[in-house]
Parts: sequence; structure tokens; C-alpha cells
Amino acid sequence: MNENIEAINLRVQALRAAIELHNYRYYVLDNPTLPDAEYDRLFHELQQLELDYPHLITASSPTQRVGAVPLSAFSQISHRLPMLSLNNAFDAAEVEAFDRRVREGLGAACVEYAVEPKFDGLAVSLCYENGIFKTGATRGDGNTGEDITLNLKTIKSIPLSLPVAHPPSILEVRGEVLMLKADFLKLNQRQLARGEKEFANPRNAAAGSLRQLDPGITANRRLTFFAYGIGLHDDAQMPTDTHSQVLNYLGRLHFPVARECRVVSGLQSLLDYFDAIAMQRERLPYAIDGVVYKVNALAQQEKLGFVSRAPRFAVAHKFPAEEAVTELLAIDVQVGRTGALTPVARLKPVFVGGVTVTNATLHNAGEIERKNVRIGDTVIVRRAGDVIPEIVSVIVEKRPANAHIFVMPASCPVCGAKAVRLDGEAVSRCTGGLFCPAQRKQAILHFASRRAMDIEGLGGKLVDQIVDQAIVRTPADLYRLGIAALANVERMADKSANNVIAAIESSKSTTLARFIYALGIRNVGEATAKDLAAHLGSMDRLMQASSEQLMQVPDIGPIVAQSIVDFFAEAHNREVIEQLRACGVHWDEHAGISASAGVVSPLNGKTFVLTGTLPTMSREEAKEKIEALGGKVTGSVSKKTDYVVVGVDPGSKYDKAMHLGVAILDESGLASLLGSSTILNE
Ligand code: 9MJ
Repeated sequence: MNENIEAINLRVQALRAAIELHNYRYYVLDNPTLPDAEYDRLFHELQQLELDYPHLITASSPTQRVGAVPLSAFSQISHRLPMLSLNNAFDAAEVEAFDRRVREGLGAACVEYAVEPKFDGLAVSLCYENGIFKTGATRGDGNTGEDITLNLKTIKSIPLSLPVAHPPSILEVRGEVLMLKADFLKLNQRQLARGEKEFANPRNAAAGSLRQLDPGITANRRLTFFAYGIGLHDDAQMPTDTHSQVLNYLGRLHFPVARECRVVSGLQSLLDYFDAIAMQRERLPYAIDGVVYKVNALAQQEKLGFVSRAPRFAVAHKFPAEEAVTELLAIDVQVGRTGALTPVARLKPVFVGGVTVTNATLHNAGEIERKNVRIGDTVIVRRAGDVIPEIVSVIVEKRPANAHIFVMPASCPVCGAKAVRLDGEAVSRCTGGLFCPAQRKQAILHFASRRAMDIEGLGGKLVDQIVDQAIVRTPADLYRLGIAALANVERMADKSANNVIAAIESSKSTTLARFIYALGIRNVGEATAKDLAAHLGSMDRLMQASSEQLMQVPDIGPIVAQSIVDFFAEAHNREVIEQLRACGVHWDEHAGISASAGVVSPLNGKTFVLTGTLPTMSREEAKEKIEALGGKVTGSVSKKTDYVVVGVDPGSKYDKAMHLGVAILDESGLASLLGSSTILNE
């Protein structure tokens, strides 16, 4: 019986060795020598023996890669030697500076480097005790990481036991876990088929898979590991001369090591290696974001040492923007917060700059013309860093016969209002500013802003919430808001809800200039709004004014005039204005300067300076009234000042006015001047 058990134990060990060897050939060397069916047979035989003789099961048996129960949280693991980070170089000059520092540090004319691809994955440390994989951890803060042992065990290219007769008692192996591009694409297809979210790039997919508390999920996402260094060890076999020897040794221990690792000498060879890997990048089976240069001699590494957490002997040379070729399937139009219509290219998904890109901005119709882009074209897409992908150019030779020209829509795809492209402007814009859903937040924020309706407390966060919850759709809805609706908004205390309601209520009493400005008409800023109010004097006159009439107002040219006409041509905009009035928003109207044919306001073109506190009017109020009648308010007194309006406790402006002989008014003097203009105009 004992003999029998001994024989079974030997068989179990032989099966494990054969299975692990096959894993190595299959997953690391990519060169299987055993048919799949034979592998399955060995695996089943081992499973059956372990079922019959459970005491023979060990944690490092290949049957134990999967099957652990989910964890409730990851525990922490301290790295026995800290995990380093690398400094980056973004161009040849920075690499040159790195090489110079290294040469100066070593007093050497030319240095030998081990060069490697820089994997875009997750750094991990694997700890082997007496040749058995015991624990594995993320990099964490470099000193302490998360214990992801069970997940790492599911990665078939990580050996569970070291294939050596006399393993070291301790060996930490450092490297990167990643998902091969092919596995990433398959995973995303599966996610799509199951109606689950696709991953943006292989790095995210690898991270998402590795940080699963359920190793069963990790096991279903094929991950890969590449070793690039060691931590603490007492391995007598470990080479002591060079980094490249260490990598070769790790390879002999059956760890995957990048095939592209090389040993080179001198700065130029670093840059050549960078160029060579950049050329191969697209075709490499894994995502990389640069290359790594490490001083090869370990004695030299030690001599150079570290600056904080990063070694002086190594640098990561990162890739710049990346480009790829794909097909432009369609051009959609998006409407931005300000009403700008932006054409967006829908692309056949393409892997570029580390992510799968499906859309690219085309900016505007002019850009489409300039780049000669047609729907159906083969295009070069660029994604540099984290910026929005863009179309670089068209490969005209590949244009299919049915490629067609894009035409900018005449109406807003969101609200249906007329879309216009003004002379001299690159973009088309939606004219439905007050009701277009795409522009709601922006329109309401602007409407409430201090220089417009001045509704205190109605800021970005609150507007986000009331619009997202469909409590408010247009500025008019603000005046129909009840406390109850506001109190429902998250984190809104009763007191602040009351304050906002009070601020909305008091904003009802405003000036025509503020109201015009608040409408957010394209090209109508505060100064233009004041000019319009002063010269037209009433909302109805503004709404009915033709482009020619508007151009009678000083400083208003054809572009501004057209923007105004377009805005009021939208029935929905006019409706919102009617609703605002119906809700009680009001202002003083007057006949206006232009309208009062021949009669000139005594304030028109006159310059005023205000000083001291006026008894009943606020400074702002006085300023608005003066400006509404064509006067100008400036900050300092000069010979050109026509009137200085003096209140209580006037400043030095009063003395200066006396000195220069400028006319001085008190509040009642100003009031009669303002009043006389009304009389004149009536
Ligand atoms: C990557 N990410 O491929 C290192 N790395 O060396 C390579 N990272 C590294 N080496 C020391 N190839 C710290 C990090």
C-alpha cells in the first residue's frame, strides 16, 4: 500500500512537471509541443488523482491556479526591497542629458546599457520561497502593495514553482502584468456581447482583471506577465555582473522576458533602439509606452545609486503621439454648451495611443474641407497623450467610389433651431440659445450671473443638478421654482434653498441692459447690451429691429446685428422671453435714443464721475441709469469730464472737479437730468 502511495505521489509530481512545462512552452515560449487534447488528458488525470488522494494536493499544483473562493478585501504586503519607479525622458535631448549624467557619474567615456521595451501594464512583485510561488503584490506605494497572490496564480505564464534542483530560500521577481492586445480585443467583444462595459485599453483591462476580489473572474481574463528585474534574494545562482545576465537567468527560471531586450553601448545606440522599437510598436503583441534604458553593469548601477525612489542608472524614454490608419464610417454633429456645432468622425475602432478610438473631432466644416475628408475615406488618426483623437489626414489613394461629401446641417440636431455660420466665423451655431437642451446649463448659468440677472447662489453645481433632474429647462422655469422643488435637490439645506428663491425673486426687478445681456445672444456682451438698451429703449423694439436698424446703434456692425436678428427669429427664444415677462421679470423702458428722432438725451455722449455715497440711489443704479440714457461713467476726473455727481463723504475727485471747474451735481441734480430726458423723450 505504501509503495502504491509512493508511486502515485511520483506520478502526481511527474504530471505537475509536465503540465507546468507545457504551460511554459505554450504561454511563455509561444511554442507548444503537446497537442491540446494530450494536455487536457494529463490535467484530468492529475485532477482525478488529487480528488482520490486529497492529502497530495499542494498550493503550487497547477490544478490550484483557479478555484479559490472570493476575498472580501485585499490585505497588504510589504516588499522586502522597495519597488522603484523610473524617471522619464520625453525626447532625445533628455536622453542625452541622462547619458551625460551617467558618464559623468561613472567617469566613463561610453557606457553599456541593457535596453528593454517599457510595458504599459501593472508592476507587481512575485515572492518565491524555497522555489514555490508564495505571494504576489501590486507596487502600491513602492514599500507596501496589495496581496493579489490568488489572482496572480491564475496567470499561466507565472511559474508556480521554479524549475531548479536547489532553489533559493527567497527570491523576489519584479515585472509587469498586462493583457495582450489580441486578448484585450477578444475580451471587449465578449463584454459587448454580454451587454457589459468595454475596457478603454489593455492596461485598464489588465488592472480591472487583476484587482478582482474573485480570482474566478481573473482566471477568465487572460493576463500575461513579463519579468524585468529582481528584488531581495539569496540565490547563489544569480548572476552578479550585469542586468542582461539577470534577465537571461530569469528566462532560465521560466519567467517570460521580453524578446526585444538588447545590450547596446553609447547614446546613439539608445536612440536607434528607441526608433527601432517605435517602428515595431504597432505589431508588438502588447501595448508599450516607451523603452527603458538601464546601465548594464550591476557594479556601475550601485555606484550611481538613487535619487529618492528612482534609480540614477535607468530612465524610461516615452513615446510621443501615436497615429493609426482606419476608416471614417460617418460624420455626426454634436452641439456644445455654447451652441457650437462640431462635426465628429465616427471611426472603425482602431487601437491608437494606447486606447481604442472610435470617434475623432473634425472641429468645423472648414477643417473638413481643408483636410478633404469624405465619409467612407481611409484616414490617419492621431491620439497624443490624453488629448481628443483627431484626423490627421486622408489617404486619398484609398478613397472608395461611394465616398461622399459631408454637408453641415441647416438646423441644430438637438433642438431643431436654425443653425447659422456667421461671416468670418469657423463654426456653425445653433440659434436656440434659450431652449436648446444642449445649451441649457450654460444658458441658465449665464442668465443668473452677477452682471446679468445677478441671482446669488445659483452656481454651477446647483444648475447641474436642477437641469439634470429636469426641474429647470429654460431661464423662465427659474421663476416658477418652489422651495419644495429646490429642497429636493441633493445637499440643499432649507436655508440656502430659501436664499436662492429670494435671490430669484429679487432679480425680477432689473434693467433692460441686464436683461438683454442675460439672454446670452451670441456676440452681445455687456457693453453691447447697454448700447442696445440705451438706443432702442424697449424689448419689443429690440425684438423687431432689422439688421439695418440695429446697425444704427454705435459700435454694432453686421455680425452682431445678424446674431441678434437670428436669435429673435427663433420662436422658442421669443416664447421664453414672453414667459419671463409673464413671471414678473420687469425693467424700466423708455423711448430710446435712436427712436426719439431728433431729440437728444441731455446725457447722451456725456461723461460722468461718481464720488461719495448718494442718499437714495446705489452707485450701480446711478451708473445704469446714466448709461441707459447714453451717458458714460468713468473712474477719474479730467478736463473731459462733463459732470461729477457728489454724494456724502466725497473723495478727492470732488476737489479735483472744483479745481478743474467741472460741473457738479448732487443726487437731486442728477435725478432732474435723468427725469428731463424722460420728459424730452415722451
Ligand atoms: C517596464 N514597465 O516595462 C522597469 N519596466 O525597472 C521595465 N519597468 C523598471 N523596467 C526598474 N522594463 C523600475 C521599473
